[in-house]
Amino acid sequence: MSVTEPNPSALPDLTPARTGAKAFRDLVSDPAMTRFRMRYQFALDEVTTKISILRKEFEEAHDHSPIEHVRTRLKSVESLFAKVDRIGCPPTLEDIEARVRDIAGLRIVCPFISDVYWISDMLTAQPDVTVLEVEDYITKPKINGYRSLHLIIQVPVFLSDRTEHVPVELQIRTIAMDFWASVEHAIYYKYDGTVPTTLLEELHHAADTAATLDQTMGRLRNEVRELGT
Ligand code: 0O2
Repeated sequence: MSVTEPNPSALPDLTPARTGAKAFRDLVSDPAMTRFRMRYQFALDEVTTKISILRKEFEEAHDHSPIEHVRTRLKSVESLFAKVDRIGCPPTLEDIEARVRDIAGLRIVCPFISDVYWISDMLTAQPDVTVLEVEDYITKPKINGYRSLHLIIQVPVFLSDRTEHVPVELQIRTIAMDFWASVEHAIYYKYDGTVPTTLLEELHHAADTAATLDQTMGRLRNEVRELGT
């Protein structure tokens, strides 16, 4: 495309701070933006259905549910553009599509670590699921103690006139990991990112305690299961 031609997928200057409240409101209700976000919602719906099927099938055959709860979130336009600005992504739908892969997000919280990997293995083995990225922060926790299995998968979304391949970010973790992450997140925001060192150390210690709890509960569950057979 020549520089003089208007780019049909270019959106107005997007960052809320730059555009002002009215322009930002226009952007939120821009039909191109609505259509763009819709396909991520469809992808979330598809993955949610896949998880629901896996969960029900597992519950039929085992003595517990592999999933405590599932939460989905479609990135708001405001936080999408905060990210676009932060990563220096050009404000066109093509660029955003290529560079921001967590517009559709799904968090799956499981009782045991074995459930986390079971869900991940089952989902990623499905023929219409493409794995784009895996970050295993359970075997390799973040420096602050954060643990979770992160995946970016791509699923086909069948629209009336075409098929779109849409990325979805999955965070799969145990109840203990999720509890830690939600408290850590709240503390981080309360201190606006500059958390006192003593608190960081305590958080790290709490993350290790949560990891020990996960291991112990997994072991106990296995022992009890062996007794039952
Ligand atoms: P939100 O609203 O939760 O989505 P990027 O995804 O590109 O911004 P990166 O480093 O590739 O950054 O992603 P990473 O590290 O896989 O983290 C993505 C998400 O994981 C974060 O989303 C958090 O939800 C969660 N996460 C990662 N690290 C931590 C952590 O140390 N503590 C907590 N509580 N959560 C974490 P966002 O972008 O923060 O926002």
